[in-house]
Amino acid sequence: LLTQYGCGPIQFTGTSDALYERHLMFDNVVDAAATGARERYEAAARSVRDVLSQRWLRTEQTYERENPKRIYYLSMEFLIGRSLANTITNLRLDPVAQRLVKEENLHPLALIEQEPDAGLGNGGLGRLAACFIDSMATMQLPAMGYGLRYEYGIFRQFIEDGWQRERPDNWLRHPDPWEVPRPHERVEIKLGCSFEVRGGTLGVVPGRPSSVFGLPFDRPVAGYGGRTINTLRLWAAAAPDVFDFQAFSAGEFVSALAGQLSAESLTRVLYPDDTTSQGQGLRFVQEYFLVACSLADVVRRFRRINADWSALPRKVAIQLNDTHPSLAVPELMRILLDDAGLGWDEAWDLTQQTLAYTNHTLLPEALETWPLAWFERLLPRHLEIVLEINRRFLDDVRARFPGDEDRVRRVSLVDGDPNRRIRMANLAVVGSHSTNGVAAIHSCLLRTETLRDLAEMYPERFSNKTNGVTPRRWLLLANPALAGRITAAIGDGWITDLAQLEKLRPLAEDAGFRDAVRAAKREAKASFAHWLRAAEGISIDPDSIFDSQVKRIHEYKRQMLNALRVVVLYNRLRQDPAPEMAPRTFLFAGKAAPAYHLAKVIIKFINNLAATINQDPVVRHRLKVVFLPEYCVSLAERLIPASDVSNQISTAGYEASGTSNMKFMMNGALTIGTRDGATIEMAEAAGEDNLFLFGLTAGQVAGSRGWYNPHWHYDNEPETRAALDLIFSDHFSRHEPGVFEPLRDALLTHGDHYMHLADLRSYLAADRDLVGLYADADGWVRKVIMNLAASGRFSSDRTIAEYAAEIWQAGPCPVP
Ligand code: DL6
Repeated sequence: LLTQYGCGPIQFTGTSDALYERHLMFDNVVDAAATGARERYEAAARSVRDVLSQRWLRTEQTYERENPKRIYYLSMEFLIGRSLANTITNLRLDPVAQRLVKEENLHPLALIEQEPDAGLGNGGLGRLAACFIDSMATMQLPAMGYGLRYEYGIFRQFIEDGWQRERPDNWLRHPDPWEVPRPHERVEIKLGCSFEVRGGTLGVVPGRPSSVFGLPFDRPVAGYGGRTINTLRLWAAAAPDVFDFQAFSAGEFVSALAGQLSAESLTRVLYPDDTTSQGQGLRFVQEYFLVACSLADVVRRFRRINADWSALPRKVAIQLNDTHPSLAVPELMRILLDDAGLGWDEAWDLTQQTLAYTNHTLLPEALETWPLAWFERLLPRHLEIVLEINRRFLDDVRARFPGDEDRVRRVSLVDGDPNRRIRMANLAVVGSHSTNGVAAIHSCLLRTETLRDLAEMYPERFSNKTNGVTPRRWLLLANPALAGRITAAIGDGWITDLAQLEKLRPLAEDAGFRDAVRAAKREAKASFAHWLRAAEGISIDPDSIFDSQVKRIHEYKRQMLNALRVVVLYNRLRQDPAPEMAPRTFLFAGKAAPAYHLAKVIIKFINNLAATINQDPVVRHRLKVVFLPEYCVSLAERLIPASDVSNQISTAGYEASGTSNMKFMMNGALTIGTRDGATIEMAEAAGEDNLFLFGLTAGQVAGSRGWYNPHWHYDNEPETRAALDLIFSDHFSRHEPGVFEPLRDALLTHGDHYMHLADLRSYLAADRDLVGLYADADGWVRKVIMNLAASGRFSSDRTIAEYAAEIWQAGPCPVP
């Protein structure tokens, strides 16, 4: 990668302390001594932005001049987290920052904590988008991210009586120093509907055409080494500058402003559910808004330097992050047909060659379909185009498979009658040249199960691009203790070429390096324990095994299986309090979609489990359970480096890839997990012996659907039965009898769809092996090093290199 992409540091000149002092005083018009932490953070962030501004401008000028093929990543979510420390790291400004901190007597942590997480995403899909834009900038690819500037990101979670409660995430309350509004580049979007705020919520009013402005807000994306500064452009909705003077002069001042208020509500909030696509009209309009603004912008930029429309796929690659932006298919067709005046065949060819689609889930409830009636009322021209695409496509299907009307029905872009819906995944596959899954098993299931008919039509379009994460944020920045030791051992080439971690493999036999890795983990654990005490008032023992599961709360991710494991371990200790064992701390974190009741019951259960176990004198100091509220990127950055064990325990065949599994692996945690998602490839890379794999395979899960019966496990496995009996005897809910009945329903009465009980016994066996190994300090750290050495494959740089070569056919455009 290093040679191909030619990354290396550049020198920034300028006096950062002078910049800082100017910002501190002039931005706030206040004496520097009277400023607080927030002002100091803003001044620091603005100074860093100043340092990269010229380079940012020059990046765009280079792209305009060189006219390379440009990559546009369209995503409804970018889970960015904080930007200050990351940008300093990527610009390699650490020495300057350290000097400034000393000279200005700043408290770096206090400063960093002033920045709210930009939580513009739900989980894996949004965080992947953020890793990808980091990699693209580092690899000097001419790329740009497009998303929405939600005023409220993912809700903030707090816990009350063990239950999840939500608070709005008002992350833009203070001015954001990273964003640059570009009002002169706004675009006007015409809609077949308008909006109304009714009873505090925004409703769509069909059949009343209106227009909305998309205002771009740009954020810099600094590649490592600071050579390329790409842009993440987030759109905010704004009402046109027309004012209803009639209503105003009739004294209806407030209602004259209401239209404006409602248009602006379009980008007010991120939908907080990543696994269901319920009928949400506003979400549909949000998706169209992202697509329409972004494509207008892409086309405007393309037309500035390319006279010929036929050059579009040679100059533009648009990646659709899931189906959320798949209205890009009819929107690009509309532009090419109606604005450019091309004929259908040419427009269709250009559209397909320009667009590519990534699928992120096999869960049927997450596959988007939108009512055809909404298209009819809100986007009638797009419906016309979709129906014509479908007519031509079904003609092809009939020609290829004569008489197979069942197949025609299955692949049609339109589902059902009379309540017809548009299948967005089918639209994305048919309207693009590439469909990829995000891990080998996922891509295989996509091809052979979920989208089988389409894969049979277009086998050449389907491929796999296993996910990755950026080692800059997730190792270099998050884990300075380990990063420093790695650099001391093999140099710093790994930062932009993670495959170099392979050089660590022989060092598993080097006692000095093993000690160094152990010491790094101890430091990370101590610092996490210290933070947890200060931030949450919770004490944990840094000499215990930190055993973590952090991710959205969902039945298929099986936090409940983990909790059952803890109940079994608890029962064992209650029966025999004597055994010698390493103390263990079980750390859980994650948010439940606000309307997902069972996921909220699971959070409640974990909290009650913690309350009971942590107070029980029999197990105190040996088992501890902690549910950390408000899981977010910043919390992950603290917790993952400190973890010894990573739980990746989804029902096999359900987790498309997972990306926290990769972050844990490159931070020296060992994985206990099922053969699912990218965990399978992690085991291939590190060797199965270096992970603790257990449970049914995806094939076995599918094969046992017809006869699986959780009651068998309850009847025949004493530890399983004792754990469930304890839960349903209200041992963990003395003051709330019956509160966990929904768990009985899910795990027993309704058949345990996610097969918790089928995997519990083998999970416990793997757990026994894991604890056994922990007692052998050298044996443990050897495996840690083997995992670290094999984690290079899970850099998002590798993933992006594959997208660039195999989907986008795009290369770097270095900025001189
Ligand atoms: O590809 C990123 C990430 C995967 O790692 C997870 O396995 C998968 O669950 C997640 N998918 C979503 C679902 N969104 N939709 N649609 O977030 O994507």
